[in-house]
Amino acid sequence: MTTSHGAASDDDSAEPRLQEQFDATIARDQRIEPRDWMPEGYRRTLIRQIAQHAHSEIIGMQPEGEWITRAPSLRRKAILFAKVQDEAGHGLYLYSAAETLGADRADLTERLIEGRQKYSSIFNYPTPTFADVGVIGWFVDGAAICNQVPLCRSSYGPYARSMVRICKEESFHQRQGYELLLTMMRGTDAQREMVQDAVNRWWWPSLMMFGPPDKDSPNSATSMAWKIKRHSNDELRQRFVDMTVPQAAKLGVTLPDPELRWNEERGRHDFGTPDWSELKRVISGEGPCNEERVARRRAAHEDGAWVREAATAHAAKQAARSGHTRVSQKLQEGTAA
Ligand code: BYC
Repeated sequence: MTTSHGAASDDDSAEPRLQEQFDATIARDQRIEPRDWMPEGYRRTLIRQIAQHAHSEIIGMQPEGEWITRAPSLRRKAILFAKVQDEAGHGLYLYSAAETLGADRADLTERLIEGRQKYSSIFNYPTPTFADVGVIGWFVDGAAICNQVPLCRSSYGPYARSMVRICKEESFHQRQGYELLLTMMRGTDAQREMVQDAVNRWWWPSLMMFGPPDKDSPNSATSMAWKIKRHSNDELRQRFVDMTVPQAAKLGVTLPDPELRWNEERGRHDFGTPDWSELKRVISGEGPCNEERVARRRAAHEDGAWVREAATAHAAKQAARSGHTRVSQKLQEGTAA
């Protein structure tokens, strides 16, 4: 057997006991921490989800980032700059959380740019107008909040804790998007049309962010048994619809779904079925912007090679210097070997 750090254990009979402790921790709703024993499947599932989540934050900087130089005022530019910078921070917390599971950040990046690991489908759609920036904040960050607030109670400690801060920032992101749209809706007819057009383009892809329907979600059952995921894809999608419908009414836009209506009996909204074949295509690399997004990430990674080399050289010099200092201290104290 192996321990949580991959080291061989002398005692094979320890595994059932460790498994029992793990199961009891999950059953008590307590957290699994990096040094705790965990089943390999749990570790792999977490690395898969956390890495995809981190990649989504980093690739997710691109669609809105394209508008930083074109934002219509200094205020909008400053807000957008801060938001996109926050996404970079989220990516970094998440890569750090993945590292606590033994993953290597450089390896995860390689997997992303070689197309061996996924990132959220939503970031493969274009942002042709400034209203897209508002709608991304409202829908995409709104969907992220629905999905991520329950992840603050995820069973893996570092992931759950990173979600707390991320969710606070997502909430600011959602409000800035909604406020931007409110401002545009109070503007000209052309601005109102621009908002409605962006809503029409982003609504269905936003519903797809929550993943395939429960019956076609191969990972949900185990992830929920391990309390990594707290709710199913369909449940979170429903919450998002219920939250967004009144916001759309207040804004004065129409959500592009003729089947959308309040169901008195269920106390929730009924809504139409997303085009699941589109989700499959986008996930498998055939969305409108997949190639462009990954190419840009690859170029940024290659352009940044000199920074990584410089940082490594600096760290080596620092380590050598502190090594010298320790040796000379010991010599002064007469304790050097
Ligand atoms: N896109 O069994 P399922 C943000 C994959 S960024 C792509 O249901 P699971 C923001 C899925 O990975 C926040 N792939 O999977 C940033 C699996 O493939 P593998 C993004 C998808 O893991 C910048 C397969 O399909 N949020 O907020 O149980 C600007 C079967 O699915 C998608 C997160 O990452 C998709 N939409 O559930 C603005 C949240 N859906 O790995 C905002 C964390 C499914 O078996 N992640 N797949 O090859 C999760 O909550 C879950 O991983 C998911 C999927 C709900 C996404």
